[in-house]
Amino acid sequence: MKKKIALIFGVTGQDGYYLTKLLLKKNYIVHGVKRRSSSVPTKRIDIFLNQRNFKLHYGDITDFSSIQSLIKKVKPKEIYNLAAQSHVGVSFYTPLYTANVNAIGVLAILEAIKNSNNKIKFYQAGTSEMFGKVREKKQNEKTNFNPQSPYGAAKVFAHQITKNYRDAYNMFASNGILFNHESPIRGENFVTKKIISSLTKIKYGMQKNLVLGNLYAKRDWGHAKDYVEAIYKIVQKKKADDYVISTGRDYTIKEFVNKTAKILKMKLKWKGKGLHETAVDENNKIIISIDKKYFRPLEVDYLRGNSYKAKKELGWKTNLSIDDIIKEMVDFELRIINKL
Ligand code: NAP
Ligand code: G4F
Repeated sequence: MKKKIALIFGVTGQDGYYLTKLLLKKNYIVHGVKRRSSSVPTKRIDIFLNQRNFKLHYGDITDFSSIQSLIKKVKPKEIYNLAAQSHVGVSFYTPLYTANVNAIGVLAILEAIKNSNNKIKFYQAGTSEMFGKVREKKQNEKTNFNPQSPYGAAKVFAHQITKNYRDAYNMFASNGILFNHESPIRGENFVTKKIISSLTKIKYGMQKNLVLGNLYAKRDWGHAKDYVEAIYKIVQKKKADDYVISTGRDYTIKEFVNKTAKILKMKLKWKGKGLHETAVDENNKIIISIDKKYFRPLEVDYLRGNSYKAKKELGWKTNLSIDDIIKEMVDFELRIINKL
């Protein structure tokens, strides 16, 4: 049987790694797109570089010509767009750039598909950040969007334009609305990775302290490995549609810190309030403090998803709990510093 061909924008990122692994296991030929960078950006996917069914190309979703020629050359059956400036906090410092990549870049891919072969199946990496400031206890596909950042606003455009191309040009163009998902290869400046990597080093005297921002935002955290399974299932459907992917459970950043400390067998005591809140270790030494530079001009206080539709229509469910995720991430850090 002829192998299916997939093209992944954003292949060098966290989800790019897990999706590539999944598609190669399913016998796909996977073409990934990397950007030119002054240092090697392929750290996460080096493991695939010598595999016959994996090929890497230069490209950028803000460069229409590169998207067009890649589609012509690779002739994919499925295109997964995972590419984005994916940091919400950073999007306040680079709003135009973020909009150009996260919104216009998506439109560029859709245009290139429409102009070359509108039978290609397209997946757009949407986010719970599109919900932003919410009233509902749990957010689902019917919840209104109310983004609170340039990142979230640009993703709303991407979501909407993906739907518009689906309806206007009869294209298979689906949106995932994924809640936060983590893994050992999560980017260093997302809060989960930052907490786990710092506390592990603090425990072994390799770092003095950890400085955080808002401890009281709540997030619904899943594992990237489970979430790329959902992405794959979304694209295998006969009809394009939009799906919320989440665990349905939420925790504060502070609860995440406490869970990590427990797994590391560290004793933490919280003191003070607001910007003066700290956590001390058993010797009364401050190891966690707060700095307002990590607060955002606007915050998304609460996210918790309802994935009933994905469960019913895709047969998808989350397998790994928050404790499984933290344990795996802690063990990964311990191996790096030779303590496991
Ligand atoms: P990530 O680790 O930051 O990966 C982002 C990827 O996009 C990287 O490969 C990056 O390349 C690439 N990229 C950035 N700008 C690009 C451009 N102009 N052209 C081509 N590629 C570009 O993010 P992730 O966590 O894997 O997330 C994947 C996608 O899901 C993103 O769109 C993100 O917004 C969305 N999402 C993520 C989560 C989550 O919790 N992880 C939740 C909801 C939605 P470099 O390696 O060169 O930087
Ligand atoms: O880990 P975060 O940066 O993730 P955030 O903003 O929720 O965005 C992630 O999930 C989205 C899905 O909902 C994705 F679309 C997006 O691409 C990304 O993957 O921050 C989580 C929370 C925020 O409330 C933030 O204010 O943690 C709070 N926080 C507190 N201290 C911090 C820090 N965030 C970061 N990055 N660094 C801190 O020191």
